[in-house]
Amino acid sequence: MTTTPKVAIIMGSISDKDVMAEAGKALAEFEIPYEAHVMSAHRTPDRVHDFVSAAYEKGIRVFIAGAGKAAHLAGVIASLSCLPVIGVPMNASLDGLDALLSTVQMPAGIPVATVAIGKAGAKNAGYLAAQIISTADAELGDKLRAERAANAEAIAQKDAALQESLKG
Ligand code: RP5
Repeated sequence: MTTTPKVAIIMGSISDKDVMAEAGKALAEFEIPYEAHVMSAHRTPDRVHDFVSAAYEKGIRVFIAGAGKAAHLAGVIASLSCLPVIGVPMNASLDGLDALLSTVQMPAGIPVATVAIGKAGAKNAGYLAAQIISTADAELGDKLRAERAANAEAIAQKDAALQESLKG
């Protein structure tokens, strides 16, 4: 298996690290190599520009960008690249609604695939990146389907246990 990162996880602040770790865990579950960085659309715009401009040549195929407040990071990355960008709104203020709207309301032609606020969104960003990569990787597609089936089976078992407990 190649260890060249295929996914770049970029977070706007180190304060986003615990939430964005969920994306990394999902990618690791499917053995997808990734790299993670702190870079800010507002505080380090030149670093964002340089990193995104060089990413495709390095092997990056999907960006995951997490940011809070006036969350322009995912949108700025999308403006600089035609690779898919998944945006994760952070709950850094206003329950994350500010970041959700800043991330999702992109102008036509520059898409950001925006997931839910916080940890569930970060986890789904990892899954969605895996699904995007699986369009050119049949083995990864098999792993994703197997994980879905295992997840469904686990829920069926929980339901069976609930029914048993209700019999009283
Ligand atoms: C955003 O502002 C970051 O993505 C973070 O979610 C939020 C707060 O950043 P810090 O002030 O904690 O660095 O840019």
